Amino acid sequence: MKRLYINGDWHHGASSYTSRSPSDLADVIEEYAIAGAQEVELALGAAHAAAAGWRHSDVQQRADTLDRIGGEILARKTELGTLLAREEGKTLPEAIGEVGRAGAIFKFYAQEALRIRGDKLASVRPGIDVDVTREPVGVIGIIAPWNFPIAIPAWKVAPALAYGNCVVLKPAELVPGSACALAEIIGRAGLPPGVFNLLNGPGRVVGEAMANDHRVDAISFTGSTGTGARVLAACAARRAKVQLEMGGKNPLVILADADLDHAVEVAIQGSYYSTGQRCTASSRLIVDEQIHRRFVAKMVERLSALKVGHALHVDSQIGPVADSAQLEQDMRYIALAQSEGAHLAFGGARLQRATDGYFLSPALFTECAPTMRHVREEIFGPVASVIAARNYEHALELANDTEFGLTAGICTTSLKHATHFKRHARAGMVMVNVPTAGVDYHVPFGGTKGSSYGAREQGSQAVEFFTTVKTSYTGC
Ligand code: UN1
Repeated sequence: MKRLYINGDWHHGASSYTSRSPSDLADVIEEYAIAGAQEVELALGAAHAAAAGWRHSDVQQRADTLDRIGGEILARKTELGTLLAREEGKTLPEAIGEVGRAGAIFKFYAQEALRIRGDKLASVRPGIDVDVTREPVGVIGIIAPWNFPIAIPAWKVAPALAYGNCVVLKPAELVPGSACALAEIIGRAGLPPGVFNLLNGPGRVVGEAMANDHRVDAISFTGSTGTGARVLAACAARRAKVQLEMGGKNPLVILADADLDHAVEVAIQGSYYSTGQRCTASSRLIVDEQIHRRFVAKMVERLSALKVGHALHVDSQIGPVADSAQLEQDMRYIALAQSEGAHLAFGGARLQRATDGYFLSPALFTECAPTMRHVREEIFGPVASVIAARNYEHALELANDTEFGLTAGICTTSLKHATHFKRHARAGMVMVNVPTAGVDYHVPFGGTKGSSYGAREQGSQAVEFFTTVKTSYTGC
């Protein structure tokens, strides 16, 4: 049984959870301890107590520790990637890539710890100096989703520690394995007890307690729009700092002048890789009507060749859906799309494989209207909807016709349209001739409108969320 990491020690929980692979329900991964109220209390108390000392820790110690954590993650990339692929279902190369990203993030923030800057200004009053410095926020509660079991915890935990905060990490219930492995690595890296704590457990016990407890100074959340709204309300009520990454319904515009084969590749990767379970996935393919017929034909040809299968099989390009609840949601939306009058051009059916898993053939819908519910709501599965556009202006209007604003992509060879799109797409991230999903680890990540709330994650910009600013005046 894998336990909970609290105050530098491994603890039993109130109950346990047995994790199984979505590629093969007969593959039992491990039994994990689940926190109850008592463990939550212990962890919040420990983090709160450790914060007073850790906020003054020297940056060399933080840099060395984060570098060690990153180094071990990278050295064990294949082993950790295999665990990740087993528990979440993304393919082994995708999982190893994600672990590599997590390792690189720790190494990036090891260096960022050495670059915490301030300003020194002359006062407007004579004989006085003004310093503007950055200080740790205190205790950060981290609530992570299941679709990036190690990279998302990494991109929240690493900056939190780099900037001198203590952490209580609540991974998604579905994927405790990668988070436990990360906690073991962090546990060996030499942090003082209480600086990092791991609480596996349900949102209504662990997440809710963190959002409501005065000892948690800030919450960094990635997950569904509905849960995000509840976290925001709880944090607002007690004026805690909060950062939310939620849904997406990301458009990929394909203009008539695009390199069509390249555009099809960008659409396939963005819509279906990682089984479409990314908030950055391209779920709305907005295609110029001049090339619509050719685009759909090429997509169907490419989709028929895609191999859906066990996450650990070498020839699998798309793994299973992560669990039965997500599969039910995907199937519900596939049925809804058909009842709304969309045409199912490919896929959308459960697949049988040698092992009992949640395999679904990637679905492509055409004849979609922008008002249809399956075109407006996030599905979070391997489902994409093609919407025809009359011209570039119409395509841009359709792209922005959404309550979300995470990523927006365009495939075009026109500099004029690419430049215009970068300026006018209402999204936090814009991709020209590259998939809407799959981002760098050293630059800001986040969206506009209903997708995100609060300061940006990742890159040097993460300093905004994980520090507060102090202004000091010194008279002579
Ligand atoms: C990516 O596209 O590489 O939950 C990252 C998500 C996002 C991360 C996507 N927060 O899908």
